[in-house]
Amino acid sequence: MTTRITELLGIKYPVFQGGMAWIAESTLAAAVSNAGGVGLIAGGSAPIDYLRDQIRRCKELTDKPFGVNIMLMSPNAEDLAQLVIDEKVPVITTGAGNPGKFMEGWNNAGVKVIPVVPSVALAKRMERSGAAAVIAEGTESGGHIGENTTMCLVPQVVDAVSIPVIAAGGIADGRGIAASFMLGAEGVQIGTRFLAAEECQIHPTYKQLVVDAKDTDSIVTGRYTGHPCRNVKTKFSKRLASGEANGSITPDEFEQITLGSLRKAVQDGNLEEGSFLCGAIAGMVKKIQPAGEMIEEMFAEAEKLLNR
Ligand code: TUI
Repeated sequence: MTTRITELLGIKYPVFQGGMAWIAESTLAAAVSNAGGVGLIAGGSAPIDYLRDQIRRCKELTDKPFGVNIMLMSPNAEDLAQLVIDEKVPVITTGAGNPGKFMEGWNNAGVKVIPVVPSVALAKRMERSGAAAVIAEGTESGGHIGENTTMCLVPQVVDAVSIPVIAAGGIADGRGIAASFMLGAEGVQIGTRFLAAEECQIHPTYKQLVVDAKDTDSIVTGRYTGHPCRNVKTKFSKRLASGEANGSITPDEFEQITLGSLRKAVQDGNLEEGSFLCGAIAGMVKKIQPAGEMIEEMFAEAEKLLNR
C-alpha cells in the first residue's frame, strides 16, 4: 500500500501509532515501527531525562523510523522540542495546540513535522509553516479532542491542503482504514486498538477495561474546562460528568480532581481516581495481541476491501 506517507518516511504501512501521553513508550513504539508503521513515544509532560532515555531505548529496539509526540500544553514543551532535535528524531507529531513557534527550528533541523489538527484552518496554517503532512483527528479519538468528526473533518482537510493527510479518530480495523482512504487520507493514526497490544505497558486493569468496553462505554468529560477528554466510562468519569452537568464540581475543582489522574490509570489501574483515556471505537477492540499482528490483520483487510 504505497502512498505519499509511505514514500515520505520509507515505511511499509501508512499507519501511525497515537502519541498517547503516559502510555506510548519505547517498547510499543519500537513494536509498531518494526512492524512497518511509525511508532511514537509520547513526550506528554515527561521530564526531559525520561524522554531522552526512551528515545535511546527505541533506537536500540528498532532501526526503522519512529517519532515523538510533543504535547503542546506540557510545561516542558520547549525543552522537549529541543531534545528531539538534539537526539535526531526523524518524525515529530504534535497535539493539544498550535506548534507554530517550533516549526522553523524543527524544519531547519530536517525533522518531518506532522501536527494533529482539529480544523481546516489549522491544517492550512500548518501547511504554510512547512508541515510534511497533517493528522486530521476527529472527536471519536481518545484523550483531548476537538469537535468535528473524522468523517466530516478528513475530506475537508484533504480538499484544503496539498500535503498528505492522515486520518485519526475511530479507526481500529481494515474497514476504518479503507474508509479513511476513500475520504482521501493517505495514512491513518490508531491509538485505542494499540492499548490492547501485548507490547503496550499499561496496567492490566486498563487493558481489560478497553477489551471489555462496548459501543456506549466512552464518555467525554471536561468540556467546561476547555479541555474535553474522552475516557472509558467508569464510576470516576461518570461522577465527573454528572458534577460537570449539575454544577456540583466547578471547573477549578475538576482540574484539581483530574490532576495526575492519567498516571493513576496507566501505572496503578486505579479505578477510583484514574482517567482511562480511550476512543469511541474501544467497543470494537476485543483481543490482546502483538502490535505487528494487529497491523498485518488490519492492512490485509483494508487491501481486500479497497481492491473489491
Ligand atoms: O493531544 C491529543 N490528545 C491528548 S493530549 C492529552 S494530555 C492532556 N493533559 C491535559 C490537558 C489536555 C491534554 C491527552 N490526550 N490529541 C491531539 C489533539 N490536538 N486533539 C486536539 C488537538 C488540538 C486542539 C487545538 C490541536 C490544535 C489545537 O489548536 C488550537 C489553536 O491554538 O489553534
